[in-house]
Amino acid sequence: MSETRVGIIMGSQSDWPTMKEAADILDELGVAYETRIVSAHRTPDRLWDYGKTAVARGLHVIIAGAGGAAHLPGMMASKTRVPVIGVPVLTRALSGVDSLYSIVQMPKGFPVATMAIGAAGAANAGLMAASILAVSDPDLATRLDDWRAALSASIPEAPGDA
Ligand code: RP5
Repeated sequence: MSETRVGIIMGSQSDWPTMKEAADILDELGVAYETRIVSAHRTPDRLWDYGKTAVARGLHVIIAGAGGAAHLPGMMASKTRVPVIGVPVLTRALSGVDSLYSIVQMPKGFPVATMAIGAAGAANAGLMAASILAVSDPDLATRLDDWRAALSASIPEAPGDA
């Protein structure tokens, strides 16, 4: 494993089962990451510190997942130029549409790369982070190419009976 270049942050412990999908992908691809609970609402000082120190600590990508009034990715993007990938966590009340809208509608100037709602979005966030790092990491690029080829090869050409 290389040095930690990806931060996976989430608003609550309850987000972890979703955000673990991103961590699992990074494990598969041999990308080192750290995980933290950082809430825009409950731990705003922790959010500020994390964003303020992200560049100096060598982070290249931050994956931020939150549900409901999901301010975390946008607030983090306001605090650091490290690219932020947002994951809208599925919610019970509004099925994650609240999370999606909270994350995707950033004003001009502070982008968040927003993924799909839930587990697929979290897994894709891991892949997106790996893609960003692979631009300047040929070994990772090879592992990512192999991962993608294996996924393609696993898709049958014709449907079978269930
Ligand atoms: C958000 O509120 C978190 O990101 C989480 O998705 C949601 C619910 O949090 P808990 O009440 O489960 O801690 O801040």
